[in-house]
Amino acid sequence: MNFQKICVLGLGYIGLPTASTFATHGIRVFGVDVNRRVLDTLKNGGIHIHEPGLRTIVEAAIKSGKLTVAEQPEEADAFLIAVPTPFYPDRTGEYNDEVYKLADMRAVTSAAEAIVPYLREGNLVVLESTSPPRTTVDLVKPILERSGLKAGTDFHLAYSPERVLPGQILRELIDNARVIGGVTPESAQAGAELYAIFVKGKIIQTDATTAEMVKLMENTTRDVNIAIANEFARLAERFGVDVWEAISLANLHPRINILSPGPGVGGHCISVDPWFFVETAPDLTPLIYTARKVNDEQPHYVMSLVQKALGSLKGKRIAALGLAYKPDVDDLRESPAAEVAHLLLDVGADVRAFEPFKMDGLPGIPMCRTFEETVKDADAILVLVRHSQFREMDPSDVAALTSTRVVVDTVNALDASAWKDAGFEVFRLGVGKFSILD
Ligand code: SAJ
Repeated sequence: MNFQKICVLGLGYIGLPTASTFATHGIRVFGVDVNRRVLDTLKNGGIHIHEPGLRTIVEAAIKSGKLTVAEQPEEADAFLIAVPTPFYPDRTGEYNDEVYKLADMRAVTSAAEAIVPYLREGNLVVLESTSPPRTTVDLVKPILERSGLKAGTDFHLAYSPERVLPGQILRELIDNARVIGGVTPESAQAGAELYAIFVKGKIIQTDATTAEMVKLMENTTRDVNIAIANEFARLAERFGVDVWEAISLANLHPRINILSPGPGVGGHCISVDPWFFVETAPDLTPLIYTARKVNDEQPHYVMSLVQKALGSLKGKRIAALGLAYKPDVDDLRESPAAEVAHLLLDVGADVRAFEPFKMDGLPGIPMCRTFEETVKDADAILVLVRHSQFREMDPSDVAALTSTRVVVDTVNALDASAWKDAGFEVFRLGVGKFSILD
């Protein structure tokens, strides 16, 4: 197919980098977003999300005139839907005694509806939003066919999951393998030709529902694997073992790769996507459901560890280091670290958080602007994110800044023996009290 003009619906974490990458590869891109503030920011030369390298590429795309943005779609050769698929905040499903979250597909529905008046014979529509299985054929296809055109015959329809890692989006967008699932082989082929404009990784064609499942399987596997790591941490504490040592030893086995325990699973992908399986097949997903529960409970587990370190938490000044959802990023959405801070505040602890990647932090969590100020009058130092800056802390320098000698490490960021040598009592997630280090 010949792609002169592409319309990208949704200019968020995926849509904006994708639209800009197409534009810098010479394609005319029409970016659509329902949020006026996003459009104004982009028109004024700004960006509304943080991602390394994104500002430069968006600027180049807009300056060259190849990327323009508006509230409504226009006619184009291809339409790409990259809108969010969050949960309903106030609606849940139930199966036996299990309560599960439900995907809010309203943004996908509106995006598909917005395309209908502009859809022409020979066009390609690709859904990229992570979605419950069969969304492309059961939800998007019937909406688009309201145009009077038939998917797979008059226009092409495909699903292509984004699999980029926040922090590395621009590189992974180009280098990662790309799966394109069509409602017909011709639709998959058309999708493959579209992404071949910039994708250097392998482009693999399949059907739409397989492509949807691939994405959900990837993130669900990671979630389940993190859940078992978290359960191993709890077991290690019970048996007086250092789980970090045990994991590194187990991982010497050529076919074992245990992930890391921590305060829980955050971000807007791994903690969300497994629910799409549970929602669509609650009778078949007891393991996936339980893994989600284990990971969601982990912030409570961390709170009990802090309680062990400090006794009563009421009025205790806690220096919470890190609020991001994972190391060395500024994204605080669905962050387990922030959840721990909230839980501690709820029981009356005097939390002072420090997040070097986002000094303003989150509403409701008292923030400090400097590390020194954060630890100064603390009763305990609590490491919640494995930011490089925290891993590199020198315990004797820290000891000079504060009178507390209690540190709680939930992410294996610290060299426990060095901290002990500097006079600290070290509480580590996943380390039982009989560990040889104690
Ligand atoms: N985490 C652990 N232990 C680990 C690894 C991660 O507790 O051993 C936690 C992190 O701290 C974080 C959460 O899990 O809170 C998720 O972080 P992540 O780095 O595993 O994943 P994301 O959410 O940043 O990106 C994932 C990626 N998926 C996979 O690695 C299978 C990415 O490739 C996807 O594109 C992205 O989800 C997405 O958009 O779906």
